[in-house]
Amino acid sequence: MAKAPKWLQPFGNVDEQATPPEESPRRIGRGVFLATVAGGLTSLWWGKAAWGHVSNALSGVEAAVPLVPNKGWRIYTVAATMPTFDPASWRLRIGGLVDHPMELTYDELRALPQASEVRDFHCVTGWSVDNVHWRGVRFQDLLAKARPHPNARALQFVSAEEPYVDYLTLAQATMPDVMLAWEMDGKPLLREHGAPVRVVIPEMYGYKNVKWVAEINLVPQAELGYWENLGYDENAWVGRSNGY
Ligand SMILES: Nc1nc2c(c(=O)[nH]1)N[C@H]1C(S)=C(S)[C@@H](COP(=O)(O)O)O[C@H]1N2
Ligand SMILES: [Mo]
Repeated sequence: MAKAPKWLQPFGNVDEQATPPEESPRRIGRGVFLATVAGGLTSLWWGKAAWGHVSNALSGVEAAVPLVPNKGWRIYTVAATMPTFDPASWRLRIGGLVDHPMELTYDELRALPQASEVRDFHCVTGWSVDNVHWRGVRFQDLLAKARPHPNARALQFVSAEEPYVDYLTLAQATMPDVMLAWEMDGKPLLREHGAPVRVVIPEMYGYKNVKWVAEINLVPQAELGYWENLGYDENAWVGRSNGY
């Protein structure tokens, strides 16, 4: 593979935050996953009725039970409505500790070098989806033109769905199978899965896989994300942090 710039050293020189912690699982407080189920519902069907019904009916981790199977996906949100995607006006903002803050259009994003992979997806509450096909861009390729400063050591992902925010260290974000994805199973990301782009980090539980990414900021260090503030591990390694 191409040599990465000094600020991004993908596989060598991995810092300690990229190493799974040995700490014992913490108890999860009354963290509330608003769970809805896209199963069986097409995007067209994804209207007020289904949404209102499910968000009223389900709250709490224990309520995250699939009503209808949809390859096993359960759709999670923290806000009352899901962001909408307009290809003409949508921009991905890249800022923070960079020489060149940028705003990428949807077309510009997809013109970047593409990567694809097939990985299993795991939610910390115990459900998984096997063999998800993803297509998107690696963070090295996404961030190269923005020219991150040497003191930038983490990425902050701001979702268009407020107030969902999470972080990855650069070492984590540049692991071989981490990407910003715009395609799932051969089709553009559906609205409920985070259209137009979401983070994919298969080694970590779902809550690090931020949907509806609107802004990526280079920051000095990773901080606590949405679910981490509610008791989940900051480094959400599948099988080695406070999940199943
Ligand atoms: N913006 C946003 N991203 C999010 C979440 C969310 O509620 N809001 N939930 C996370 C969690 S906990 C999981 S398991 C996955 C679920 O992905 P899905 O909704 O596409 O099934 O999205 C993650 N990304
Ligand atoms: Mo999750």
